[in-house]
Amino acid sequence: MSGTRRRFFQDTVFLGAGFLGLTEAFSGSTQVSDPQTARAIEQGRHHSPYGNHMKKDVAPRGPDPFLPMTAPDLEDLPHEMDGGVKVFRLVAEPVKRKIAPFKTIDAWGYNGSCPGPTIQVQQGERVRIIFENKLPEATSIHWHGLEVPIEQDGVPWISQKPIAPGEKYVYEFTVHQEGTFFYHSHGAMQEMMGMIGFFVAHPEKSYKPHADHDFGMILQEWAVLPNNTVPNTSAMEYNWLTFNGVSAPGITPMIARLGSRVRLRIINMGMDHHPIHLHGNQFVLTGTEGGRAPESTWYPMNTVLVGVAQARVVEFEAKYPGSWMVHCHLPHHMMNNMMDLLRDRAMETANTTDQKALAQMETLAKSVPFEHVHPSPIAANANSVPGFPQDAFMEMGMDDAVEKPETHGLPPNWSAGMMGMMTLVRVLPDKEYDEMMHRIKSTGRAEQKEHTHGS
Ligand SMILES: [Cu+2]
Repeated sequence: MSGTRRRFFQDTVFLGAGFLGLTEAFSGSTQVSDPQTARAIEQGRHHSPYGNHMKKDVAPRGPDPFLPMTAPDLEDLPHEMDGGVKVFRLVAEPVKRKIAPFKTIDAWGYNGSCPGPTIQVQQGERVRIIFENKLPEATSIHWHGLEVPIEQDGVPWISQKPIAPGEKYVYEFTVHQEGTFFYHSHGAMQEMMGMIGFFVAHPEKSYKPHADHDFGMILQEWAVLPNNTVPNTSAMEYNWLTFNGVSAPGITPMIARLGSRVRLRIINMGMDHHPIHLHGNQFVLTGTEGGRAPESTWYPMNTVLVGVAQARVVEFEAKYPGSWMVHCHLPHHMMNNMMDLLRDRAMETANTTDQKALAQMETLAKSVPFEHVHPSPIAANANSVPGFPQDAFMEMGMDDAVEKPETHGLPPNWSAGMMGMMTLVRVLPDKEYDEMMHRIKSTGRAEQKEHTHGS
């Protein structure tokens, strides 16, 4: 558990003990170390993707405990309590973000991260965000989707004066909504430099049915010209596509227990809409940027269009073991255009020869710090076929360069099948799931949270 996470939970438990008398429930909701209890509870459930009317209501007083969202490759923003106010410190600043093992960009973000760290609160809480501008120009923060007083809306010149470089500004409001919101700069170019983060408001009364896993993904696109590290924010075409600021295959897979209910929250801050597709499972759309959707509106689907400035929340029953893809289905978002690495290939794809393409791949292999895995086989007469090559030679297996506990057990060269806006939900049976959690914990990193009680 990282320091950030630990602080978050300590505060949460403290809040529960000190103000709400829910210590037991809170600590129960944050434990993943009791797989037997979790298993018993989960086996006793009969989830339908449309909901579950079997469960009895709990928590007669105060807000229900909640399962924090996990955004792979992003941290939570820590907070402290000032009386009944949850106080966050948010710093806008230039950041370096490694979007691929061999590609680091100069983005702008918050608290050293791009996208910014996740703010998690509960419906009904009062929050104070002490904001500091360490950018070389003025900025402000808009609380996207939140119903706040006009002076908290964060629009320069309309609801406040721009916050000058070096200046601080304090936002404070009560969150009366529940749902998936975000914070972002209200300058268009700053948005395209990456200035966005999750603002999750957990409901006062638990959603029914509740999710066992809660994951978040921020969709972003970048135009980074050859041999450059600074995104071109006025470009209309994008060559790098990221989830949570990381491009596939570097994105940390999401791990779910077989038989659990999984929630995915997806938000989009870019110039394109992204149809996000889940393999092998149907999901239901349970929420938008406006909060929870009534159960009567849920219907089965497996692709959800996440438009610019929208949030989409989907849930599914993880009934099938396997490593299931979650990806944007726009073909050009299923890859990155490595024009700075492949040099002339981008322009000569249609009439290049395999020898030339291979030579380029060799150049590429030498220019990046990973062992290049051999591409898929091609036919002997490939060169005589108009249109060749298409996907041939594009694969870049880099299993070792992106290895982490969450990738353990994936088939050799798995990373060659993943590019751009792609990640995995790995649905693991109990034994493998518990081993995986142990493996993640032993690295000292924050583990992905699991709901382990029946509220
Ligand atoms: Cu897309």
